Amino acid sequence: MNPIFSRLVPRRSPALAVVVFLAALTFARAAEPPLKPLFPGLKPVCGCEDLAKVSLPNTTIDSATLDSNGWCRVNVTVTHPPAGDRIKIWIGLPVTNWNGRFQGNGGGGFSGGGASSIRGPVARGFASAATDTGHEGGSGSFALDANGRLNWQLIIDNAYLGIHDMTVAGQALTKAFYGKAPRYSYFVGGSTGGRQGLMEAQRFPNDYDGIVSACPAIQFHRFVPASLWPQVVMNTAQNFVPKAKLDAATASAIAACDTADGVKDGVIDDPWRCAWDPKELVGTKVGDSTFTEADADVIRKVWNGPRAQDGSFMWHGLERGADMSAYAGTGGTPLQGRPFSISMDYFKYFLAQDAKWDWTTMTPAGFELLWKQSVEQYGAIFGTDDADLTRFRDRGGKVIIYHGLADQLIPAAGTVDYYRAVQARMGGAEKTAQFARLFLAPGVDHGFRGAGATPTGLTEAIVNWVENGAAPEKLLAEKRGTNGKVTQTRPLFPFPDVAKYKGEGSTDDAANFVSRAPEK
Ligand SMILES: [Ca+2]
Repeated sequence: MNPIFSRLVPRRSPALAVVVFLAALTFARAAEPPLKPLFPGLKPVCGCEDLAKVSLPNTTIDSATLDSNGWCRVNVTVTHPPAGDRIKIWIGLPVTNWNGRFQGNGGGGFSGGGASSIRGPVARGFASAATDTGHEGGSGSFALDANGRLNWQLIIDNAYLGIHDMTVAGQALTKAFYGKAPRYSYFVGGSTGGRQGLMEAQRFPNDYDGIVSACPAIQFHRFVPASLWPQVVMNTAQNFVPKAKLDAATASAIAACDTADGVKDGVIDDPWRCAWDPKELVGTKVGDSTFTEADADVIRKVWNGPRAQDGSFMWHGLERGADMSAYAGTGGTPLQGRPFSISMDYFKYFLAQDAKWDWTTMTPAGFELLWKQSVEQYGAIFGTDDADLTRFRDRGGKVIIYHGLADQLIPAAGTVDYYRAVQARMGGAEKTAQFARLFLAPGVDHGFRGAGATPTGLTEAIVNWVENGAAPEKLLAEKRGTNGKVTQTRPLFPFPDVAKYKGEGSTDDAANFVSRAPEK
């Protein structure tokens, strides 16, 4: 397993480890044909070891050596005096066949990123970099210093500064090695990496020409605390709902809403139009237990998302069709809540500032208070919801955002909110589509797995848009069987348009679907 993602393994949820790992795998699997070299025949102007002598502000070159692949590997540490922070950066430079481009890579959860993520891009000819954003591993404990106080430097390093530092160092060393700056720079990431990409567009618009942002962890200060809501609901009701009942409700919702899009394929294309209510399961047997009205109430609240004491909206819940067992995890005998580890870390270290904080003492009112603290204290730092992308657009930046509609960790509704805010701020849908497009993928989860088809060709799409001015009119999504063979293709169209079955031909062939505006 990829070492960085293995550090993200939540303490008590093996299923989630698989999900996070699959996310890494999907990005690695996005192996696409090599890109046309922009400076054919160009050779490095110095030896790899010579890069150890490059001088950059507040930056130490820890090592510069050729690795077993013949790639020049440079390890760098950046700090921000007078703080004593240490941002580790891993840079890979192909000695031959550099394609003339730079690729920055994102992380996952609280992990800023990992050295292994540069392998794929370097193999495809990119100069590439990744960073730990100032702390090791996937725990949120870095937010507190040894005295239990908030470590603001490490928090902002993780929230936005580390990726910028990585980009500055990576591009500078690329230029030192080849004697030419990268002609184009791209950022690719999912989840936290998706958030990091959008943060670059918002705060450091000169860093990248093209950004691919998958299932972005934007609205971090809202959706992360919101992900503990199902546990608060179950704890308050003292009704911990077993996974079998959650899965029964998901299966029933899918069965009820599947065909609304015209194709019976186990996928709800538009979960926001699915209003199936779990009361319909009350009284039925699930395993050796009976589904109760109290169970229906919990599931309804998981789908609705957190509401304040006065009933007002706080945040989106999970979409119908998304696996509920990460947010509403349970275990033990008798059944107890098993909260999502990233959410728990955030409450402990960022909000309660107490590593021993006991979530089971929290009432819905207490949840609302901590939620409001989160919005107040971290919105400007972690929110990544600034809709003003003027500077990024004006220098020619392009961004592709995509999100699975059965995402069980980050509800896609938050990404839709952000994209709509960008449309409103940037002059409407048409003007926004000239530089920023959103693609929603029905039936796939946070790792882009599930009953639906997985978007492909993202690197090709962003490069084509940035370098050839060809905006992506659609993405091709693929589903593969266990033998790796493609069993289904579907088109994905830019939001808000959806893929509609023509009514004839195989529903497994993208050619039989057309772009349609969504039904009102
Ligand atoms: Ca369907």
